[in-house]
Amino acid sequence: MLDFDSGVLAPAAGEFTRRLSDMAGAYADSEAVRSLLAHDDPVMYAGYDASVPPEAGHLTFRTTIVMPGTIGSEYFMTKGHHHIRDSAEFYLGMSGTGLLLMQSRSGDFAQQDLEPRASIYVPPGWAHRTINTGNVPLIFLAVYFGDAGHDYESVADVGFGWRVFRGAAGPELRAEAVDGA
Ligand code: M6P
Ligand code: ZN
Repeated sequence: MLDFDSGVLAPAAGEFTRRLSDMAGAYADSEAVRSLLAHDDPVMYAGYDASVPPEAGHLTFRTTIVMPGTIGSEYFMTKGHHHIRDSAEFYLGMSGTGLLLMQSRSGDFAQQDLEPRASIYVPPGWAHRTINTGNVPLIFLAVYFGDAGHDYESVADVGFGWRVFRGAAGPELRAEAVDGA
């Protein structure tokens, strides 16, 4: 059972939690990261894993709950990843509002609104990252191949072409120089 309001999946094989220290380099304002980490290491996002073998032929799924907030003025987000074995993923918005950013290996960029009932397809070979642009937790379901694997290094090395900041009139996407994309 999926609880759309809390993101709880029950039964679940386990829970995962990602703190700021797990993704310090992902944010543009490294000084804001340093000063926050000096006295706190907040949970940025968490979620629940389905009990599915991480093997070819299986479809596994996971809920994710991204907290609201900013580092400097950059919204809380997920680390973002490619799949080790290039393969597609399906996202379903459950609660809250945000963006799903996607970037191909050749540097093409796409974004979709992630909101309740949004059904979004991430094609094979596109890195993906979610951003919470609202004031409440952003909650969604992701379905992907059991043997997809998470490749975080490629995203950490190259970066995402766009970052999302809180602006006076709402979320602002700003282009970012990326390496090798
Ligand atoms: C979604 C899926 C998962 C991913 C999670 C957190 O639920 O894409 O595969 O693990 O978001 O994102 P990340 O792994 O990039 O931290
Ligand atoms: Zn994925």
